[in-house]
Amino acid sequence: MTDKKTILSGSTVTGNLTLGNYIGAINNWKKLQEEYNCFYMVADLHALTVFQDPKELRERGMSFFAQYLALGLDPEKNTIFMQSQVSEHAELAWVLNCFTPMGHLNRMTQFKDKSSNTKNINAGLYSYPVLMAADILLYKADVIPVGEDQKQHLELCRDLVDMFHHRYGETFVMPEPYIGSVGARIMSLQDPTKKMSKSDDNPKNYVSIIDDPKKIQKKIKGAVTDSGEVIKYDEEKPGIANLMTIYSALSGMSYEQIEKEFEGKMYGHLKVGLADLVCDTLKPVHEKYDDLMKNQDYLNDLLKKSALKAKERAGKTLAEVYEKIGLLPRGF
Ligand code: ATP
Ligand code: LTN
Repeated sequence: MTDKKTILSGSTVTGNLTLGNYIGAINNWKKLQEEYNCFYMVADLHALTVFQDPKELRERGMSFFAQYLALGLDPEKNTIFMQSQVSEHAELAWVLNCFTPMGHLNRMTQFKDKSSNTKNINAGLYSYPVLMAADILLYKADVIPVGEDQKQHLELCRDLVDMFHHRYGETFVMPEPYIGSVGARIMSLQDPTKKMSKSDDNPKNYVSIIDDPKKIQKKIKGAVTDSGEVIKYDEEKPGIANLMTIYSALSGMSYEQIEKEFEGKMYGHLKVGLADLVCDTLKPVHEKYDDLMKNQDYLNDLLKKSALKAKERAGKTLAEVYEKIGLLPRGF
């Protein structure tokens, strides 16, 4: 047992991981993996809240796992696993569902957004944040790195901890959100007033991590920009502000430094510079990803080992919960 604090986070297996996921989430996960004991999962159970083709879901889950590794998450230092292979997630989620007031779920803006865009409004979509709470609480995670859009779900998780403790006494650890400073919200390339989202129907709205360089160049050069010419960070100009945020996150340069770099130049120059930067950043990632995907046995072995590691920790918490709420001992 280490005395490092624990981190848990994950991304849902819908669509393909995007630059938004990388900058807003995975890049932070990577930075945190030296300092914390990290559990990073591929959230395939969460993906079931929307219709999924079975074959595609399985392939995507594996592809996400390989992308996590290719983007620099280290399976030796941390536990990188598939959510559905650790059955404790579904078990604790049921218990927590029975503690969650519907009023709390009714407030969730993501449910409101997602349910207004689909005919498939199922109970899983509604109680999605409860499964998220189970993910977090099973590992007694202290810190949860997420993008801004997930803050409300974390608040719900914190409320559940209070409610549970009030009734049964101290059991879980109160999780704190960790929102990275740059790129907490990368916006769509065609509509910079909305979030870049990997399940967007229009692929022009996002750059996905495994897009080939040609596609990346085309998408970034075709990004919607605002009226004007001067390259200056201004929230009133969301198109340019978004491109500058991506540039800043990938280069480590401040907005002022970027403004200097592109002084006297046009929007088109920024787009060309950004497209090259994104391609250069992703080149080694693509190479590693291709190698990993050729070696499915290696990926499957790694998944098995990780699931066992995750189960060890999750199982202990769940046994404690069963004890407290009055169920018979879990498993034999
Ligand atoms: P979907 O569109 O399918 O809901 P998503 O692109 O929002 O997916 P998630 O799986 O919900 O991706 O999120 C994984 C992580 O990436 C979360 O921490 C989330 O906050 C972060 N994230 C997602 N999109 C962005 C974005 N555009 N900018 C910054 N962070 C993001
Ligand atoms: N719902 C999250 C993904 C996710 C997650 C979690 C993030 C599932 N379980 C637990 C942090 C902690 C999302 O980003 N869409």
